Amino acid sequence: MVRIGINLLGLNFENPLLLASGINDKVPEQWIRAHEEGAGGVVTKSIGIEPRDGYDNPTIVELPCGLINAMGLPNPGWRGFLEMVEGYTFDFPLIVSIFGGTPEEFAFLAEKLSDVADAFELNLSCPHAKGYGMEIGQKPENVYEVVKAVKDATDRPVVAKLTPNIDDITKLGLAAEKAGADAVSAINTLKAIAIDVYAKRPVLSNRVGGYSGPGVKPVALRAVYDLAKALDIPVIGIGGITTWEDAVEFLLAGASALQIGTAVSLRGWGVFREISEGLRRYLRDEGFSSVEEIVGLALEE
Ligand code: RRO
Repeated sequence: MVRIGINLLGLNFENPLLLASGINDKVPEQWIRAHEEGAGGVVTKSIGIEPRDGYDNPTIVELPCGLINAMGLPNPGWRGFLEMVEGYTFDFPLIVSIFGGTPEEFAFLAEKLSDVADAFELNLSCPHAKGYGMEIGQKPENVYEVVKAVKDATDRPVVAKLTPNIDDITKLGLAAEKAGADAVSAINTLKAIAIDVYAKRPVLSNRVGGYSGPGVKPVALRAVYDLAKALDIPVIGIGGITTWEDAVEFLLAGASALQIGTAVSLRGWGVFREISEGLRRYLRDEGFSSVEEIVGLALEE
């Protein structure tokens, strides 16, 4: 018998595959759909203090090996978020992603949303938002201050989502761990650009955006590997996971759970079931009885 359910952050997930914060998770219907299609949990689109419309179109450009997006943090603000989830109950863990410009803003959001969040993911890593994301999260001392402020503001578990746009991501992970984070997640998107050769200007209205999908997978895998080696807290792997083999690679590299975003856009909601079934078969065929047994096996020297 193979068990693919996991316990992480004190929460039970039916399997280690979560819908990533990104471009398919703005409303409860999408979270419920993800779970119906086989996701073990959901991370929401990042929520801030004030509502934001996001950037003008085009906000996404498709490339041969992934997407570049600059959505621009569209969200209904914390009040709108509370209105949006009113009346819903979710039979899967709901991790609410939050973003702010200061530790105080992050802490404020965590306090306001604690009743509806099973855990928080802190967006310290959006690659193209003025005053937010990686503009804050590239500095270990800022990561420390934000995590600490949120830990003081809520009893909910806290996950710090880290940027790969830095020389050594473990510096950020160690700062998050020192501040009391319950886990880190990596990676957010790689800062990137695409140019329209006929318009002779960048394709996206924001010009620069974040690259995700199969093209970033090896970079993400290396980040997870480095973090898992350096940290004692769990690492949640994100970045181009599209097949069950990708999922197994991330688990072997030390990820305790996985997030999937771009694959939903490129391949459809069926990726969750495809990957969890492949993972179950792999564990059975290789003689394992749980996901936990393979986490970090590739770290051994
Ligand atoms: O909304 C976005 O444009 C966005 C965010 Br918040 C993020 O964290 N990462 C990304 O690639 N896009």
